Amino acid sequence: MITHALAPAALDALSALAVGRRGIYRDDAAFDDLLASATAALAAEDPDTVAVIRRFAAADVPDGAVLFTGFTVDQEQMGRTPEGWQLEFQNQDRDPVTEATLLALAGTAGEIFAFARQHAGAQIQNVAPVKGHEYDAVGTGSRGLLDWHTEDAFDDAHPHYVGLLCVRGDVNADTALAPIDRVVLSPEDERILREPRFLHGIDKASGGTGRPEDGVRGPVLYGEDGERFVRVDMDCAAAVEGDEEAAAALRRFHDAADAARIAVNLKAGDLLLFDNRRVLHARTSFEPRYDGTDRWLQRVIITGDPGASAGRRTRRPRVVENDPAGQ
Ligand SMILES: O=C(O)CCC(=O)C(=O)O
Ligand SMILES: [Fe+2]
Repeated sequence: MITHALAPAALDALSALAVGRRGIYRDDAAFDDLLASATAALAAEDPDTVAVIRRFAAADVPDGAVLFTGFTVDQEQMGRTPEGWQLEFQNQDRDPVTEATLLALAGTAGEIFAFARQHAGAQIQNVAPVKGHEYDAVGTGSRGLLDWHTEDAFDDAHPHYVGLLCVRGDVNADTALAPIDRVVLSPEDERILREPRFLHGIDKASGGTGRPEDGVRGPVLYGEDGERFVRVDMDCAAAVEGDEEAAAALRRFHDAADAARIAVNLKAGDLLLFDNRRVLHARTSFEPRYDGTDRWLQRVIITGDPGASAGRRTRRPRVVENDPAGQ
């Protein structure tokens, strides 16, 4: 994985343009305005970063991930870590400096979008430990390990890329990445994992039960002409009932992902972009304090192919409604 430092001039420009832009969480026009200004500022002030993001989006960076550094979060200005993802917990009285920085990079990689079923269609998701979710396999969990997954694996419109900006870190919470090219499998397991012998449950953060049997059937690996893509959430997936061969292949896949593990302890200001079709991710457990200083990430999902979900964006231009097939 490569690390790339953002240009100070771009960071200054992003922080200046964020001033006074309130309401991006409740008003799609305000969100779009900030996104357009932020990507334009990055293009003007930091062509090196734009070039790195273009390479990332073209799958031309090692391990399908880039860690961007150099951004300093003004902790006082950010206020308390939100106690929940709902709109009421988002502090709308501060200038959205972290958001402008995240949008500049993510919006250069592709089209930022959201799922209606996740965090009520929030286009920027504030992810922090939530009371009662401690052992849930969701981003707002904490004490339980969040196992290997790709985002929204059950949905055909799953994001191509994910952007995570760390507002506040936690020394114990490592974000782990397993680039699929490093996941070594036997040819036989590779073949089995490419067959639709698996059930992909819908995670609780998306309003599902998390149980494989309530989900959709499909493969774990896919892609033609030498492409190797992955879609799976190990907390919610299983082989179809009675298919012991597929169950064993899935267990070996998990071990192979562990062996490919790259751990990143995100620190305040770090911004991680990874390829959601080529990289599994996970998070180690940590202890929440619920005192306003807990770990806090801002997350966006991105696609390189907005047209694929155009028919499902019936209410808001960036928000993909549930699949009519019941996904
Ligand atoms: O908390 C993390 O580091 C990653 C959590 C996660 O899986 C996500 O935000 O998609
Ligand atoms: Fe995730």
